[in-house]
Amino acid sequence: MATKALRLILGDQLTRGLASLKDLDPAMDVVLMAEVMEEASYVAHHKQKLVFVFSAMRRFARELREEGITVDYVALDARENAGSLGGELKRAVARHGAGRVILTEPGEWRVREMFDDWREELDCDVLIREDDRFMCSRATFEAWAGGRRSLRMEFFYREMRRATGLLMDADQPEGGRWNFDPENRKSLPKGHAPPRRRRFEPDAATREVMAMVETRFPDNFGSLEGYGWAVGRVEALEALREFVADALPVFGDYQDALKQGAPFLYHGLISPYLNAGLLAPREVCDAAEAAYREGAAPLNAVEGFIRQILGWREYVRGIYWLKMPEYREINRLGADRRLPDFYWTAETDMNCLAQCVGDTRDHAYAHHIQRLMVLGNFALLAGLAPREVQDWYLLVYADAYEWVELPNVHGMVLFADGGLLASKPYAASGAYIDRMSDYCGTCRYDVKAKIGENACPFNYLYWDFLARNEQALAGNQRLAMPYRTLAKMAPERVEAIRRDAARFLDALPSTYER
Ligand code: FAD
Ligand code: DLZ
Ligand code: SF4
Repeated sequence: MATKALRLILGDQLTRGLASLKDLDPAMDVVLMAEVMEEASYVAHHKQKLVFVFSAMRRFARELREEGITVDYVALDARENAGSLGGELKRAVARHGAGRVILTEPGEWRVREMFDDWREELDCDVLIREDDRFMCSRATFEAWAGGRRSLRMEFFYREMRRATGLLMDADQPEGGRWNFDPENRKSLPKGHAPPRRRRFEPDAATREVMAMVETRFPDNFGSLEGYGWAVGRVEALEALREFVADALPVFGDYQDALKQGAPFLYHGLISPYLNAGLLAPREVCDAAEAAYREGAAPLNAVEGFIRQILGWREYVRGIYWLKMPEYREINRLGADRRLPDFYWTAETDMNCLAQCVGDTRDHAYAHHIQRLMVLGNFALLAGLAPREVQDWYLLVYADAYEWVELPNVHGMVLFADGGLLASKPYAASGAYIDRMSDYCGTCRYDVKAKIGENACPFNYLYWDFLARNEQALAGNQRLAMPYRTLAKMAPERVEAIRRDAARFLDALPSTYER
């Protein structure tokens, strides 16, 4: 006789074709979804992220019910809410007399460990299914990584192009090259007006969640005023369609550009949807490839965009599962400075940082170069403690889940893994930010000045970083040139740089506890 199955769906598993929803028997089975404080508070998420996750969960539950599926939905405010996924699962097994629990493996190590505990505690069979929403399974990644000395993304990406056939011309890369980045990375021309990007007005259900979040999480980071994230698949598909039509054709050109007051530029604005399951990575890549095949978007843009998803996104997930849990603890550069307050307040005279923190606060979003080359660059150069930086990135963005956040922060930004992910630290002085943005024009600091009160702090922090980490980094071939320059600097100049760096860093208040 068939037994009743309880199918737990997590807040980032909002996909109709999810492994644990396959073979569901609507006449017998029950889907369990639960809003719980444990998940809402393992970090103090940005208010917009909470609204996005809860509202998307509620919408998904409604859609399943409209199909005739029984959904047991436990709202955060439900009186008897046990506060944890494990507690809710236990209660629901008893409530429904379920003989089996079916789950899809969670995205994060933290939750995976909890799953293993439930297995022992629950009085029924627990079946954990593979999450097949990625284009590269964990086993395939492990096989690719096994025995390799270098785990560079570029090699993985080529394998993925071959395996999926995306942008392939028989067995050769479309256009004769794997990577068109040399055509990308332009700065925006002066006076360039980026397109208005589609944002979604919250409906009544989302507004209800907003009120709940304001009441229950009043002190969390971020503002709800500019909330514009879609919460359902139909709207997420609309966002994708509009991105492909309006922004993808120039995505490549201005992928690395930064502009004051324009946080979205030509980016996809789809990461929260991909990570919560409202969009599938393959369908996003297919939509981009179709635009190229139809002549609606050039190859440099489409290849650059597909590489982010087929390459980087799949790659960081592979690295995460390959290297956890030790990965999180490595701190090769011994960085230990506390996170300065301006990461929360946006109050700093460094205009680039103030703008990027402000965009993050207003939208739970900053594009990749803001995250990497402004906010991340400062964290790297200042020697901020990896754990503090990780927690910040994990809580401020609507798309943040540890499996994608951690390798980006730990590997790409902080070089805390000693170069597993990146061949050299993404360290840059003010000149880079000046070239790629219009931030410096209105900054109180002078980007051309190298030392002294008015000098752009990125300038002396850059050399201070290299000098401070000489032992760990001087052997890196890709840093040979700056280290040669450093070696030729007069000792008094190096001393002045280091003095300015210490003066600046030591004056930064770091008083926030989150
Ligand atoms: P687009 O620029 O339009 O790119 C398209 C898609 O490619 C993104 O939606 C995303 O799914 C994928 N992508 C692009 N770059 C990366 C990358 N480096 N790693 C993984 N996927 C990538 N992305 C997250 O989804 N969650 C995070 O928590 C997260 N934390 C980050 C932290 C740091 C320090 C850095 C440098 C990057 C982080 N990223 C993270 C990657 C990237 O910045 C975001 O995916 C991107 O900004 C999302 O905006 P978008 O959809 O407009 O992206
Ligand atoms: C991010 C999040 C939040 C804020 N709240 C919930 C929740 O109440 N219930 C739930 O099932 N999932 C939530 N999530 C998503 C989970 O944290 C996510 O599934 C894990 O981090 C695993 O990736
Ligand atoms: Fe940032 Fe320096 Fe430019 Fe100011 S001058 S915006 S601190 S890079």
